Amino acid sequence: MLGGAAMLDTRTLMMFASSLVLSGCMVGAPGGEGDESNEDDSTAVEATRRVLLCEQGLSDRTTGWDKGLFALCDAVAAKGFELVKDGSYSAFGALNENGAYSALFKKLDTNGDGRVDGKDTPTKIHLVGFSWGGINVTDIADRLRKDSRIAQDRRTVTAMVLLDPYQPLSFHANIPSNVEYAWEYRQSNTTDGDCSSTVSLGLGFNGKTPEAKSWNTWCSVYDLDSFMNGVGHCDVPSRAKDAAITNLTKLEDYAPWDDHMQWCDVDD
Ligand SMILES: [Ca+2]
Ligand SMILES: [Ca+2]
Repeated sequence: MLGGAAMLDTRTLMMFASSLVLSGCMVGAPGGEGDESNEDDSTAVEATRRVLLCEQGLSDRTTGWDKGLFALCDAVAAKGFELVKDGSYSAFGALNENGAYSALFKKLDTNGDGRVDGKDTPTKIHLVGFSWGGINVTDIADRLRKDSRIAQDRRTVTAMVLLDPYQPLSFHANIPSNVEYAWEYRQSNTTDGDCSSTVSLGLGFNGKTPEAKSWNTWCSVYDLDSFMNGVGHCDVPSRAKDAAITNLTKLEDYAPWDDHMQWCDVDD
C-alpha cells in the first residue's frame, strides 16, 4: 500500500496521461482546473446514456437511517441519468444485492438477448451505496467485472460513490479494477447519539477505508469528521449530497472540499 507524495506524483502523471487519451471525450480529469466553461466537452459527456443504481443500508426501509440517499439518487436522475429503481423505491435494499444486479443487467441488456455487448445501447454505469449498501455496490462492480455474459468493453463502472460503507467483516471497501472513478465519504469517529451506536453496542459504524485494486482508478476519500461537526453514520448521505452530485455528473472532485481530499490506498 502506498500513499502520500509518491502516490501524488503517480496520480499527477496519470491525470496528465488520462487527459491526453480522453481529450474531447469528457470534461477534463477530476481535480482539473478551469474546465467548467467548456460547453463542447460537457455536451460530449451527456451524449452517452448514463444509468445509476443505488443501494441502501441494512433495514433502512424500516429504520429510515439513510436519510438523504433517495434524495441524492433522485437528484442525479433529474440531471438525465436513468435510475434503476426497485419498484417505487429509488434504491435497492442491502439484502437484495441479487435483485439489484439482475435489474442492472436488464437495464444494460437493451435488446433483451441475455448478453451485454455491442448490440446494446452504449451505457455508462454509476453506483451509489450507503453503509451496508456501500459494500454491496463494490460487490456489484466486481460482479460486472467477472460476468461472462458481458463483453469486456461493457464491464466498466464509470463512477462509484460510497457513503460510509460498512459491513462488520469487511477490512476495506475494495474498489475493483474496472471502476474508473471512485469517491468515498466517511466518518472516522462515532458521533454521540450516532444512529449506529445502539446496534453496535456503542462502537458505531465508521466507514471502512477504501482500497483501490488498480492504479488506473481515480479514487479519493474524505473524512467528514476531520472538517465538519456532528456527522454521524446516518448523516453522511445528506451531508455529502452536493459533493456526490458533482462527482457523478461531472466526474470531478468537489472543489469546496479540495483541502480535505485524500487518495485511496492502492493494493494491486
Ligand atoms: Ca443484449
Ligand atoms: Ca462522526
